[in-house]
Amino acid sequence: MTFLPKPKLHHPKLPTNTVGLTRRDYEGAISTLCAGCGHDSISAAIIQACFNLSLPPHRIAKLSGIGCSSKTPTYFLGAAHGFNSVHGRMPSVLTGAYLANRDLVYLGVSGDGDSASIGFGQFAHSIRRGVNMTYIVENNGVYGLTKGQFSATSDKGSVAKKGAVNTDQPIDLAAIAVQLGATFVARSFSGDKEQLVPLIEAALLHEGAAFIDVLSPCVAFNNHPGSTKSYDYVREHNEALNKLDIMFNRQEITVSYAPGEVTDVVQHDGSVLRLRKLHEGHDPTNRASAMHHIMDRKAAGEIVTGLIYVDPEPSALHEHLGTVTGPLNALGDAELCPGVDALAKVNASLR
Ligand SMILES: Cc1ncc(C[n+]2csc(CCOP(=O)(O)OP(=O)(O)O)c2C)c(N)n1
Ligand code: SF4
Ligand SMILES: [Mg+2]
Repeated sequence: MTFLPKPKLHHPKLPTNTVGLTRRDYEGAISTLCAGCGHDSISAAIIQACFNLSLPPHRIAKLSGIGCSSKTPTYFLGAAHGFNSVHGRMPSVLTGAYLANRDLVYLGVSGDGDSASIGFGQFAHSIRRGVNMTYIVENNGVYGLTKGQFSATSDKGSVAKKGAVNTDQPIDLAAIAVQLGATFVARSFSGDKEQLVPLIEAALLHEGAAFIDVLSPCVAFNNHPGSTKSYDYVREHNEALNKLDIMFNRQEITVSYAPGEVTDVVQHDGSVLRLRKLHEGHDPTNRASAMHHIMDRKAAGEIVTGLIYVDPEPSALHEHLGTVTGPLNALGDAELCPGVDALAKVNASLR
């Protein structure tokens, strides 16, 4: 893989966050993606969100599969832990890492090919198990890296660059994530940083399986008039459900709300998601109505974006399994080898 490090010099007066880092400290290598690729905008949004949250980069683990989208972790959070896995296998590698060390912030980055075809089962099981992660699919409706074949999220009737028409039904990953029990589901557009950055921040703060489907045009193979994942198409059909602001530990950081109905969702860590509703009647805490809303707006030709569903009381896999609270590599001899009496108890419980 091509690797171009960025020059380290930066303006001495760049603003710093509460851990004393600048936005530059959250960057990675120089991107080798096509100029204008939506994936680069998502990388910029991830950098901004992690800077805004003052997350120490070494507390983050970024994992991906294979594809242009899965290459992007090289281009952000250069100081974080990283694992570029096999095509479609990011979720199981992430699950294993999370089970071994629950103290890191897990960020999974994938593509629509990576998650909706070869990795569909992996995607489904990581979500339904409640792995505490932020799972982002950079959805361009094609296999960008292998030169533009239709993916499973391509809409029926959409036309490829060379004129082939897709005859298969698309998979809506956000709708499936709602159905599978994800406790945070959102959709956004790579070209809408104002919407995307707070969604990523909220997902990173969420203590459960958080999924974000980000429409991300592939300028090389899927940005022409017959595509439903092009910049023009998504801009014309985007229906934002709500606008999101986040207050950390009840300290308001943004206070500019236009008039409209406002809903506050308090998360486990005390942060408050403040939603200004744009769509009357959408309750993001009601799973059934969230599902209905996606389907209803889809039938009307709209792509629903914003926070689709959130469970304010999420739970994650470690709580479900009742595992030890710390990372496995921090366990001492006494915990790892509790003695013959403990072994006898386990054996007795299995007889
Ligand atoms: C096991 C395996 N099968 C197939 C491939 C070939 N392959 C590489 S990337 C890719 C699809 C990538 O599409 P997507 O996940 O949508 O990422 P994008 O490039 O569009 O961002 C495929 C089929 C592979 N690398 N490994
Ligand atoms: S081929 Fe498409 S997805 Fe890949 S880098 Fe180029 S524009 Fe992005
Ligand atoms: Mg793709």
